[in-house]
Amino acid sequence: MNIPVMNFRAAKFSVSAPSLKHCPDDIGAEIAFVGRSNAGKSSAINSLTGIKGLARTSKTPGRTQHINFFTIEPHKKLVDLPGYGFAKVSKEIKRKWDHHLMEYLRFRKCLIGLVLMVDIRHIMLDYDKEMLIWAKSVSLPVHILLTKSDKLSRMKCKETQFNVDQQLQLMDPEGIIFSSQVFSARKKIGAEVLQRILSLWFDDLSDDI
Ligand SMILES: Nc1nc2c(ncn2[C@@H]2O[C@H](COP(=O)(O)OP(=O)(O)OP(=O)(O)O)[C@@H](O)[C@H]2O)c(=O)[nH]1
Ligand SMILES: [Mg+2]
Repeated sequence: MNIPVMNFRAAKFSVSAPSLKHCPDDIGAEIAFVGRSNAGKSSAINSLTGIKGLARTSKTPGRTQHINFFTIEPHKKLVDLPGYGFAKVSKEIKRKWDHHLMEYLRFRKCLIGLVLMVDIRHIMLDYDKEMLIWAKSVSLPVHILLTKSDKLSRMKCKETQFNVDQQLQLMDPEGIIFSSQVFSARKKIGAEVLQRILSLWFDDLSDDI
């Protein structure tokens, strides 16, 4: 379908919320970036918008600890979420993060879709599968970015995407909830495809704004 690609360069940092109750008004449409710690969520937002440093990135897992909002257009936002599965924090902190994350995912009414970052070298680990199963159960579309594709040969990337798509097809035989693409923030691979998909989601799924 041919719809205009939104101007993601216009993205502006809006709010950093420690929990759901600190989030901005639950109106409009939001697309959230989820995935394991260090999978490349914040880097993907920077790559998508073409704005270096918009979302804070780090070599150390666990960098993003709040729910960070970026406005693209009035009532159209991207959300950078804390990662899950980060082993190096205490159980109590982990429980708190997971609680805030799940609370946001379950109760945020304006959430129209997820971009799930999966390191292409470690595909479909338990937490990612759980996220997909949950998203399917509530009919929330998920677009998977196989991140850090610069770490593998082009052939290996293709093979991995094929395997991922096969797994997705088993979980979503109609192919309406899940999709995937190869991505690299470092080598600028896949940002345009992602822009088109998110523009389509914002256009399609937020008619009532
Ligand atoms: N080689 C390579 N490294 C990447 C890529 N994307 C991100 N990284 C690196 O991976 C590390 C983590 O990136 P982030 O974007 O901070 O990851 P995150 O998922 O937001 O991490 P948390 O906020 O801790 O959950 C950083 O050192 C990035 O430079 C990529 O496409 N290729
Ligand atoms: Mg981050």
